[in-house]
This record gives sequence, structure tokens and C-alpha cells, in this order.
Amino acid sequence: MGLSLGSNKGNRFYYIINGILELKKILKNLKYSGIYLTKPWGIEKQREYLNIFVKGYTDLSPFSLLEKIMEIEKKYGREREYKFSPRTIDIDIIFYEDLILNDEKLKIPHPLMHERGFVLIPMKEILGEWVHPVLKIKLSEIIINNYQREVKKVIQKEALKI
Ligand code: PH2
Ligand code: MG
Ligand code: MG
Repeated sequence: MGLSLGSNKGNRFYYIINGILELKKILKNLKYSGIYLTKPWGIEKQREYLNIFVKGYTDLSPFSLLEKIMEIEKKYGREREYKFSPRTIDIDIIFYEDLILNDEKLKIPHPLMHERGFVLIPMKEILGEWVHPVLKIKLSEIIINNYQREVKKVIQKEALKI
């Protein structure tokens, strides 16, 4: 499955690195992208985000995975003040194999993923050939030019040894 991690509050690197370390405990064969500095999406007048994309495997069901993710977010001080409010750590399930899920609590693939450069550009680094299970198009076809302008890679994945 694929996850997007984001942080725009406090020590963003600390939260991104610790998010990955926590996910390493529950995912097999974890792979990550580089770290990107990205323009805030949704509410523009806030601090820039750090984003990273992670893929891996798990025997956990999507709902059990969501529960674990929420525990990690809680451990690292995630608060939910209002929609798109600044966050220490946000971990979103972007896809789970080819599963299509439309539950009130969890929608997979993430319903806004195809509009978000901060998800797609890091994802492309490790999942170039991925096909969207609903749109049935390749990741490279979903990405439009201006997405690149929303993001800047600040750490190469090779520089991370997590
Ligand atoms: N997450 C949001 C809203 N806006 N913008 C960027 N650049 N990165 C994010 O991770 C992000 C966002 C909601 O979770
Ligand atoms: Mg999010
Ligand atoms: Mg979230």
C-alpha cells in the first residue's frame, strides 16, 4: 500500500523521520521517496509542508492500519482543530493494492490524491508505473505540469538511511 506523510508544525523533519520509523514497525519492505518542501494546499496562508511518500506491505486490514496510523499521529501530538489546520504529523492512506473503499471513515484510493502534487510527485519516485484503480490511468498521466511547481525536493532518498 502507499501512504503520504506530511508535517507543517514544529520540527517538521523530526516528525517525518519519526513517522517513517514508526511505520517501519508495522510495514514490510518499506520504501520511501525523498523529502519535499511543498506549498500548502487548501489553506495557502500557512507554513510550507514537508511531505514524503512511503510504500510497503501489511497483513493488517485497511481499518486496522488506519487505527495504527491514528495511534502514531496521536503519539506525535496531532491535533484536529479545523479542516487543514497545521499538523505535526499527518499520515494518509493513498492506495491499498487495487482496493476501492467508500466507507464514511475511510476512502481508498484517497479521493483527492490526483489533485495533489505533494502526493503525486513523491509517489512517482517509487511507483512510476502505478495505475489508479478507479480512473484506470497511469500515475505519469495523472501528473500535470504545474504539479511540479508546488514541490521542491530538499532531501534525496539516498541521503536517508532510515
Ligand atoms: N495536507 C493537507 C492539506 N494541505 N498541503 C501540502 N502541501 N501538504 C500536505 O500534506 C497537506 C496540504 C491535508 O491533510
Ligand atoms: Mg492529509
Ligand atoms: Mg489525514
